[in-house]
Amino acid sequence: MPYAAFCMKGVRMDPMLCYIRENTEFIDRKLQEYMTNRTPLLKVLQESINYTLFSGGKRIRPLFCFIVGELFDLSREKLTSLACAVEMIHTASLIMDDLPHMDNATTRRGKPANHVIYGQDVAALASIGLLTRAYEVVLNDPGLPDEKKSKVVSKLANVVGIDGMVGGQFVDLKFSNKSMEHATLDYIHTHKTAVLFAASGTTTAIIGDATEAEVQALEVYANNIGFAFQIADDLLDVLGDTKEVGKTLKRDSGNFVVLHGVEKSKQVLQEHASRATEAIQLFQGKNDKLIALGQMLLKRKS
Ligand code: GRG
Repeated sequence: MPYAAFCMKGVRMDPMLCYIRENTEFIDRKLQEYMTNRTPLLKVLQESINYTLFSGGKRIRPLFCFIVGELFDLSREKLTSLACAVEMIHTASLIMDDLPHMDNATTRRGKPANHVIYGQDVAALASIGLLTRAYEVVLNDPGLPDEKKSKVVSKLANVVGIDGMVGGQFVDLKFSNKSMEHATLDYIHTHKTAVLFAASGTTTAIIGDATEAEVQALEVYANNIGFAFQIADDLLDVLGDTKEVGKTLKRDSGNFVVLHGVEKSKQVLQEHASRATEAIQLFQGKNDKLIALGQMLLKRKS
């Protein structure tokens, strides 16, 4: 187990925290390797990409890939391209989301948003550049068989596209209002946030030759955690302070808590968390890290 050695170096730490730290550092190193710049002409574009890619993201989606990978005896080396790809997609979406004609946020992770530093033109290109690089790294991975690459890339394209995050963002921009139907907000949360989280698990399961039932269980787990995670995000928007949360807080009609109130939101969050835990009973005996990850995500402060 890689985290055991890491833990011995320092003070006694919670094994899950050690695992997260060690694997987060691994992901950071691999992302750096995928991001080597080719020509001085692209220096500023690369700086803009690196600015958001290496500004303290929690790397939840890559960690989820590795944790799901352990269920199928997949090493993190086998999953490196996929794990980095999902983080690149996530980062691309954050840069685009913050743009003035989207969510119009000026801060992210306690720092100025990408476009505030580099301008909207460069930020838009950084986002598209990262997004396309994500597909490239999976397709160029010599360790993955072609038929798996095509399934993984197809799934990742689907979750980003019109039926995924792009659609979720569109509905958020155009249909968020105080009297919107519950189903509309559900659509936004599912498509903006849960889909990429779920796809991180299901694409890993595809690489691991999971059965249909296993893929299904992971999808239910991830969709519920992803949904609960978005409510946790909305709770932070309403209850947190800008400094601690580190981003422009969104207390508008697209926020679950604004629509349903704090108590109801906490209750719905718990319901989704319980459904997630039930779904992974199938992996009894080896689902500890999945359970711990879910608990950590829902208790987060930023
Ligand atoms: C260009 C991929 C792409 C999509 C276009 C802009 C857009 C469509 C969708 C926006 C999706 C979005 C930003 C959803 C918010 C999801 C969310 C809860 C983000 C916070 O995730 P964390 O907490 O962030 O994992 P860190 O900072 O840890 O990386």
